Amino acid sequence: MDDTVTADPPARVQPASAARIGIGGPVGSGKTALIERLIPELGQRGIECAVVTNDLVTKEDALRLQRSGLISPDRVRAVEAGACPHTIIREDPTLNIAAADELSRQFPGASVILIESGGDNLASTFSLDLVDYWMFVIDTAGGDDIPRKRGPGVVRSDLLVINKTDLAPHVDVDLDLMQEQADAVRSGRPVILTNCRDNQGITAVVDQLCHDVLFVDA
Ligand SMILES: Nc1nc2c(ncn2[C@@H]2O[C@H](COP(=O)(O)OP(=O)(O)OP(=O)(O)O)[C@@H](O)[C@H]2O)c(=O)[nH]1
Ligand SMILES: [Mg+2]
Repeated sequence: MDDTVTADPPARVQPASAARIGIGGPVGSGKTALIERLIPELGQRGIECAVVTNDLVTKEDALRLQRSGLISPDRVRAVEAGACPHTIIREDPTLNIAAADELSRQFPGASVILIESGGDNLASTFSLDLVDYWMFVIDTAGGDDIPRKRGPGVVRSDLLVINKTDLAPHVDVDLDLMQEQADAVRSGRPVILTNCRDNQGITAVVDQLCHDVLFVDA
C-alpha cells in the first residue's frame, strides 16, 4: 500500500505588494523635486516604482512627472484633492487607495508606490490605511524655526527631510542647528538633509527607505 501522504499543492507565491510611501510637507518644499531624484536612484538599484500625485484642482505635478522622461507616463496617476489636501490622505483616503491599488494591479513588478500629498501645512499627516511609511519634507527657506514648532509632520513622520540645503546661507539658516533641533523633537527617528537641485542626500534617503520599508540591503 502506498502510504505516501500527498501534500497539498504549495500555495501560489504572491508577489509582495508594493510598499506605499507617503511624501507630505508644506507647499513648495520640494516634494515633487524629491520624487524626481528618487526615481532614478531607485531604478539604479533595480527597484521599480509608480507615483500618485495629489494637487488641489489640477494635475500639474502628475503632468510634470509624466513629461520628465524619468518614468513611464502610465505609471503616474493624479488625484485631485479639492480644497483640503490633508482630507484625502488622512480622513478619507479612498481615492488615493484606489489609485495605488490600480497601479499595483497594472504594474505588479513595482515595489514602491510614492504618494505625494498636495502641499499643505505643518499639521498634515498620512492615514496608515493609505501608506506603510511616510516622509515629511520641509525646506531651509521655510525657516529654521520649523522644527521647534513641533508640527505633527515634523515630529511623527517616519523620515524628516530638510531640503534646499543650498539655500541655507542665503536665508541665514544654521543647518547644524536646524538638524539638531529636528533631532531633539523626533525621539530618534531619522532626519536627512537634501539638496534636490544638486542631487545631494538622495542616496541617504534611498538607503533609509531600503532599510526601513523595503527591507533590502542598501
Ligand atoms: N534651490 C533649491 N530649489 C529647490 C530644491 N528642491 C526644489 N526646489 C525648487 O523649489 C520649487 C518647488 O519645488 P517642488 O518640487 O515643486 O515643491 P513641492 O513641494 O512639490 O510643491 P507643491 O506640490 O506645490 O506643494 C521649485 O522651483 C524647485 O525647483 C532644492 O533643493 N534647492
Ligand atoms: Mg509637488
